[in-house]
Amino acid sequence: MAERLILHIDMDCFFAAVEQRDNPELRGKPVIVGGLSSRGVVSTASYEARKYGVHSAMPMALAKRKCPQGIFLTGNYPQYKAVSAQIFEIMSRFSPLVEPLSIDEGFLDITGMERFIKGNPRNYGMKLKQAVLKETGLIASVGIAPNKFLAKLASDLEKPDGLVIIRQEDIQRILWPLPIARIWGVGKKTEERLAAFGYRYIGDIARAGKDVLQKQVGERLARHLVELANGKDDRPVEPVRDAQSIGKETTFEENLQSRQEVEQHLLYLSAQVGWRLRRSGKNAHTVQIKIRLGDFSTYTRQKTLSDAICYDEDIFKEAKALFRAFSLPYGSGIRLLGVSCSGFDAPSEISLFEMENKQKKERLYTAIDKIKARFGEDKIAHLGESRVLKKINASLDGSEARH
Ligand code: TTP
Ligand code: MG
Repeated sequence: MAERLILHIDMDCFFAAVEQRDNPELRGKPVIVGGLSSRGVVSTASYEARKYGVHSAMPMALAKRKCPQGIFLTGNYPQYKAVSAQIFEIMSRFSPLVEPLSIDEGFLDITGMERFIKGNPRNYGMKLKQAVLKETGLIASVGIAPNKFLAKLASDLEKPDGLVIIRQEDIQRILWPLPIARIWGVGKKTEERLAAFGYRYIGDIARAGKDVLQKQVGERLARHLVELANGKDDRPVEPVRDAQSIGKETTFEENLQSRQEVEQHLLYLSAQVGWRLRRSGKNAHTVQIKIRLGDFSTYTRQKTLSDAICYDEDIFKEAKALFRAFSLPYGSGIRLLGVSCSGFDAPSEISLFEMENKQKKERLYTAIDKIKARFGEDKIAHLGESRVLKKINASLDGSEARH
């Protein structure tokens, strides 16, 4: 494959950074965004909070113990989505080939953009970072490399405010000293399996080579690991990968026997699905549960909602109601449970527009409520739709009200 140039961009502590941008009093403070209920988890934490060991996916109760002085917020997801759309619009000006990876990160194929790069990818990365900062007030980290694996790794190496270039000749120096968990696709289980053979660093894998490794972990995994450990990755940048549904299911080693166990697991699945929805910037209208009984009979139940949802609690509420409404012939217990969401809102232009309307509406009602509080409830009716509302609407549009 001809040499490519891939850029990966990822915003620094995205949700928390948006909060700090919009609320100056939060700047320099440990800000933690996430579910605030007793079962909530941390979505993200500002770098000030990370110093206390708070990180994404940590139970909120633990985060509160680790950082009692933290400022805890539920966050404003529509706002994050709007900022995300703005960032992707900027990315699209830097390459015709953009692959969104999550709400705050994406790949850009910048191969052949030498004309604009003037032989220097670093300048290009810097220009993108500057455009994002200037237009959104937020800081991004950027990595540039010959492929996706290395580019994503590079953007993370000097976070926050990173800009790292990895070239073919840097692979041994930069890649090999890193722990194997940094290889794309290596989770906890694979890491432990490899550790049992004495592999800890990426260089260990590269040095062992495919022949040795495949006897230990099989041909497929060995090929994957050795290629990545040598900095090779041919995956293309794919502009849109639009899933029709996002779901998660579990098959249990021992069948679930009680409603309590089922509901507990539905909560877990809802949180996983919610997280995936939010990561991909989606809102869903339909929630479905799937149940397989001990005798392998399988059932699905679904509900479509007029308001699209993406939060764990909302998904769980629907999943639980679907489960409760479904009188199960328990018998041999439940072997598999699944939760999925579909019926996504139309792509960002439309939802952005809707969101602006919604925000406008929220501001409008805040303004109305203030007037009501000041002059009494009946006054707003007296003043009538005509003047007051027009005035408020006009001021929200940024133009003067005319009479
Ligand atoms: P990340 O890019 O993984 O994290 P981040 O931007 O907060 O921090 P970093 O500087 O390390 O990149 O995720 C982007 C956003 O997605 C994050 O701000 C909040 C949300 N998120 C969750 O809601 N739950 C999670 O477990 C993670 C990892 C992220
Ligand atoms: Mg990020």
